[in-house]
Amino acid sequence: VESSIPEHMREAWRKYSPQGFKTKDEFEGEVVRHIETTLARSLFNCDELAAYSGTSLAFRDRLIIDWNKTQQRQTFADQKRIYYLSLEFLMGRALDNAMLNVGLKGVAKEGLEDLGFRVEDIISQEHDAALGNGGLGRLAACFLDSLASLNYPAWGYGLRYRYGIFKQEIENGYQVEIPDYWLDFNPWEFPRHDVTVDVQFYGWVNKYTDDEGKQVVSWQDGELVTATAYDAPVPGYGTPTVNNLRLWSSKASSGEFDFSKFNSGEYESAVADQQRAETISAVLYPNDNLERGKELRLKQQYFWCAASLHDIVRRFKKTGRTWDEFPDQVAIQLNDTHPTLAIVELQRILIDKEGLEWPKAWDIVTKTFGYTNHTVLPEALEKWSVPLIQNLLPRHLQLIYEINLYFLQQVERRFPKDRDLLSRVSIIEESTPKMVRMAYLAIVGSHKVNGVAELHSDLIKTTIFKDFVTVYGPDKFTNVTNGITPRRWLHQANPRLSELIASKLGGYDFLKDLTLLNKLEPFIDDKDFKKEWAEIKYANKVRLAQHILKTTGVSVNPKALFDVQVKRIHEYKRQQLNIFGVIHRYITLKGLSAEERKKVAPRVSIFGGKAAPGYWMAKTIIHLINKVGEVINNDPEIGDALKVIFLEDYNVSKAEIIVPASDISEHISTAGTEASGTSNMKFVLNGGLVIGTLDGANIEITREIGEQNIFLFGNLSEDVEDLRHHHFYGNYQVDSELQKVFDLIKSGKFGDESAFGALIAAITEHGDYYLVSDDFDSYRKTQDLIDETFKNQEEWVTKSITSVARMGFFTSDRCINEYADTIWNIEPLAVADEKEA
Ligand code: TH1
Repeated sequence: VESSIPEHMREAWRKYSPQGFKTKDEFEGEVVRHIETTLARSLFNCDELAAYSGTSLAFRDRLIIDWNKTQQRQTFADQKRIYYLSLEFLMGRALDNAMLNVGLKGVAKEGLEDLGFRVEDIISQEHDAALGNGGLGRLAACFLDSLASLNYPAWGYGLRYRYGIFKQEIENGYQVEIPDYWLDFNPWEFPRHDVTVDVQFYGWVNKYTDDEGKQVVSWQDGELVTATAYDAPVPGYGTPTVNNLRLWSSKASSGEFDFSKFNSGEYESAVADQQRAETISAVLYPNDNLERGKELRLKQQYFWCAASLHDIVRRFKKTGRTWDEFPDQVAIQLNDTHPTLAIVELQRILIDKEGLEWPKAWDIVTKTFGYTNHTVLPEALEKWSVPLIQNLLPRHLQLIYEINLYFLQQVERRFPKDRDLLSRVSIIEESTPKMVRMAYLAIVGSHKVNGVAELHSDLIKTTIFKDFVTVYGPDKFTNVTNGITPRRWLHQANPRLSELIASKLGGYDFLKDLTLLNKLEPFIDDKDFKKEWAEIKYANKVRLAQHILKTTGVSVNPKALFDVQVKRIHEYKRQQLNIFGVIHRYITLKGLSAEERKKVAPRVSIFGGKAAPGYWMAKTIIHLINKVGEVINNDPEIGDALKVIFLEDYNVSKAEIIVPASDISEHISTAGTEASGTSNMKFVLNGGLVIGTLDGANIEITREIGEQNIFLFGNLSEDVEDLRHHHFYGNYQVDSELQKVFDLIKSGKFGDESAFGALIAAITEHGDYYLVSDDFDSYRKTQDLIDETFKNQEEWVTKSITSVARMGFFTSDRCINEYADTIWNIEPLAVADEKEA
């Protein structure tokens, strides 16, 4: 490996190369040093935030030493790397994760005690890195954890948003959005002011023949924006591998462009240009499963794709290999269609800059890319208008048309005279204005397309991508069922459960091979074990009850059944079905005598999740939940029998408190709408049971844990279309039990009924697209069954333990190994000194 320091002068480097702390004393020394020098504080003004900062810097030093070695090792090994392109990385907090992965949380706990702090208080000082909306962003974060833990040479590429997902507050029952400015002090990032890329926008395409008679294409006179790299270390668990997450930040280019303005005295407008450039990486778009076609979003996408591709190509070129080796060195995975422009950008580099012939370049491109689809919802499928792309990226539009031409010619050769097929698979939709169908471009430019759960992967083959199965055959389409990292979602979020499991399994190996959990099954009749299992769940519920009291002022009974639905608020996820069910339960309870009421299993219905700021229906659902809560929680007749809680600002670190504390969680999307879902996996792995529809990964969870351990209800995906056709528009009669719920809402019991009219009208007047009326009866009856089952705690705990024992399949390690084997064709890089966890 090339080095900037000549061999005979490296002695001093080797002598002083830092090792990082290992013992408690060394840890304390590092923390104090950072607090007093890096932060310029002292023991006289060291608050918890300063202690958090000092602790983080000490751990960061350790990680960065391993990070450097990992990067050197990977460069030296020179094997294929995987680049994961995602507009979202929902990382949550880093410190706790770093402590556990390095294996020194115990040392930190004792060291912090010596210094006058409690480790939990220090950990909770950290602001979540919330650079994502929900499942898609959190999946990317779990993947990074698995890639590092399995020693794959891997990089994540994303945007360094100044504002992550907004912070949610509830005022008078309404969602209010507060900007999430999270970068004030972030010890986990390394600015790389020497790693920059100039990215071009606008301009025009100049085609000419040069002196040697060669065709030259030049995209010129555009506006330049500079991308600066910010790196965050991604530590693996129980391994010295520390991979890199590289996030790009935008600022005006320091190139010729703005200088002219400064010189001609247009100072203010030069500053305005600067700010306009910085806008590109300013804010995460807060829509989950919705695409709105805004120009700034397209700018974000290209800015990030161009910078990342440039970086990847630069690294490849250093190896001195020839271009046909590119796909043997580089795999790029597209997290949904958001990075599809990377396909066009690589083709542009190969054609316009490197002078390759089209077929050769395109062969390299398609061998390099893989595309993951995460949704079939039509409103989430990206389409960009041709005039918009023409203006912003004129050269790319030409290339897209050329890609389409070659593709359609290929289709025509195989299916002559099928003009309908040609227009159906065309990357360009012939509408006004014309639109570029990004998913089609992603399919054509990739060698594999995968869905994220079995049902979903089948659905894309028979619905939205049907014609592409005709064109390419079925083998281009595959399934990789999602997974979650057991490090964060079991070991970190639920340390007592992890410890109990380790005590039975003889160590923590299960955190690296989750299938070992099946060794719990023999303990299913072990009385003491079951008792401890139940106690841990109870303790987690007590902790959540304290959090609820502190944040909402409502006191809930930890002995009650905790029924949780936390996820983005969306009509297809059907929080409205849940709250209608709660209202029905309230009506039933009100009809009982005080004696009878004492016999029902008390329940706490817990909701959490953000609505996209422009999604009015979702906001109405939040409003209804809060108003229903106000009424029920203050009804003296009801007492502990029913409480309804809306938890503000659901995010990753709150999930770490909520998930281990649930008895039942709700995954009740209309069948065929939730591609996978991943929180379903987190809840079951923590010993919670599930009420769910036959949708997404629920189906595979059922197959693994057994039908007797999950509460399934509702219509099947294959019947959804038919059922929709049977709904009447205008004055559709729902069954009498659901009608009672509507009547109570309309009576004004929960406040101004006109506020909630739209939720009812969606069902009775507008075709009930999400089949709430069709599934309500089955939902209610299943909830009654849950009440009955919960009364038998013995049986309940058996289901809980059995389920956890059978969850091994859903680790993101399995998922990443499948991607590596079937899509990326990459191998882990062996590490000599694997650490014991
Ligand atoms: C989610 C899916 O809704 C969910 O079912 C799945 O488990 C998760 O991805 C991970 O695969 C999606 N999130 C988004 C976000 C955007 C656009 C599409 C999807 S699909 C912005």
